[in-house]
Amino acid sequence: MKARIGLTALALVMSGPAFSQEVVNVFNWSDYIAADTIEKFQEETGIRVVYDVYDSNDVLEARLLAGSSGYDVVVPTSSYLARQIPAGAYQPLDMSKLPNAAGLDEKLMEAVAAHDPGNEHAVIYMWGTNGIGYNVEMVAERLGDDAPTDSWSLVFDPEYASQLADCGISFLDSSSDMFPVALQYLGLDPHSTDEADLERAAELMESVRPHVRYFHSSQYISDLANGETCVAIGWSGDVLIAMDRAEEAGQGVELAYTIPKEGTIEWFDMMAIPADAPNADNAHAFINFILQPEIVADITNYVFYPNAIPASLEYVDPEISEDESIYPPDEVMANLFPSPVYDARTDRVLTRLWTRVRTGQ
Ligand code: N2P
Repeated sequence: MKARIGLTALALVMSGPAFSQEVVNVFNWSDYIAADTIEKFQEETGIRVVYDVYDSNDVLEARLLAGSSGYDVVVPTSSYLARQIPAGAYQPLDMSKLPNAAGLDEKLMEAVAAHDPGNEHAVIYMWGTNGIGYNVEMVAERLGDDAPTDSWSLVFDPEYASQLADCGISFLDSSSDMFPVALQYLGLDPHSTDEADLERAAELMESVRPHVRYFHSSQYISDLANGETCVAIGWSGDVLIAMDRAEEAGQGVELAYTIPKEGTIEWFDMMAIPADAPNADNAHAFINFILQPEIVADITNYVFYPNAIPASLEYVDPEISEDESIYPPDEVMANLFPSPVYDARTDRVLTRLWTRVRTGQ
């Protein structure tokens, strides 16, 4: 009898607030949210956020396809989402739980419908470009005023890359981000899945491989900011975060971001709910919270990526909304192409070639 009372008491304690608290498990890119977003959401909803980060679509995909990831909200790039949807990785969004989705930019949502037919599984979180972040002084010291800082040749032409090797070049560690821009630089179709084309892109990258200090997709933020490296192929907002940190540090490191004239990838990162999400309702609550103009503007102000809620613009710092490296003008936009969707066969070819490029063998 005594034991039974004990158990009942325990059950009562366990159903108290400390144990029954609602949770949402969010898996997002690193350096991709404002400092107080999570706190604000928790305060407003009472739902606790368990927040984890990655810097690679391939890592996210491996977790998702393995199943039971435990995540409620994830943020794949739309081109990855495109192949993950048919694999059954996501549940359709319940739009009745996302009233703030009405504020999404129709044109941008139409563009991503190419990757998510009918916009059934995801909404845009942030978008951006691949480009080059560089240390103005270090590059000028080595290449003079003629430095081709407006071109991919800065990093893909051995003549220039060799002269920058000593101050440090880094490449994104992501074949799906690197091959399309290498193909574009070569004047080939950036979406090509032709093996001979991909081989040429690999050879191009191998030709500058000896001058590349490392391959990594987030380390360059602090390294550029500290003057530890001088040139990085990186993502727009991340380079601007580095710029911001460099300014704050006040050590005289001057950085710039350039969208190469040959053209580059314009990508969209999407909020989606895994098919087996344990807390789908809370996931909807989290996504809906993010889609509020002031909240999403806070994030844009913090991470220097544009969002897809036009009504947020009045809360975005003019310094950011007027910055053409963040919001490219029409003539630059015309030069951008969407991130390619790779099938399984091309994926295998890319993985093999990318290992060769990275390891130099
Ligand atoms: C966030 C970088 C995400 C951009 N720091 C790549 N989709």
